[in-house]
Amino acid sequence: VKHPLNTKWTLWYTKPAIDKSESWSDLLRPVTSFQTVEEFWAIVQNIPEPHELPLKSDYHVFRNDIRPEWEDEANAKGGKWSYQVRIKSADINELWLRTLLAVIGETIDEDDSQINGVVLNVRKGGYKFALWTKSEDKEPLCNIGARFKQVLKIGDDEKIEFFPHSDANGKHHQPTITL
Ligand code: M7G
Repeated sequence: VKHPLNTKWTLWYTKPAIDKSESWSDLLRPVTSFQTVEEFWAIVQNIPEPHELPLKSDYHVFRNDIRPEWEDEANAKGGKWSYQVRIKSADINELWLRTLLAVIGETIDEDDSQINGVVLNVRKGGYKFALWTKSEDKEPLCNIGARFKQVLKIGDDEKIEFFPHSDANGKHHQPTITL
């Protein structure tokens, strides 16, 4: 018996650019899709864990046919809750797995699916996690943000920040909510 998820999800990967001629769209690729818990575990067991990924790469896990881009109409009016991970790399795999399970199990957002996807960035300054939402409505966002912090066991001394995609290319890319 297979256990179906609420929706189909697709894993995307951004590979690091080797030189500046490679654009964002050259680097971003869908890897595989899954619709059941069993398919999800099979994928997790067969792809590199976060600590094995190269610098400047990303994982993106997005609902249905939503592309992990600001330009996708499902994302255009939304934004992202962003968390700069401070823990040591040994724990990053578990934390990412816990985040994925919360997203595909829809436990962060019980009512309506505000969540379009989740992103892991591997950067020089450390790992970043982001939950991408379909709107910028403050009330549902704050509920989601609070649960995101619980899932990640983020301490009171740490913050998550919400950035609207409407300003994703803006010069003054400042968070509109901090929690
Ligand atoms: P990032 O990975 O979100 O941030 O964006 P970081 O590397 O500063 O941590 C890095 C760069 O990738 C951006 O400046 C864009 O050139 C490109 N990029 C990232 N995203 C998420 C998008 C997107 O949704 N659409 C487009 N067109 N480019 C993007």
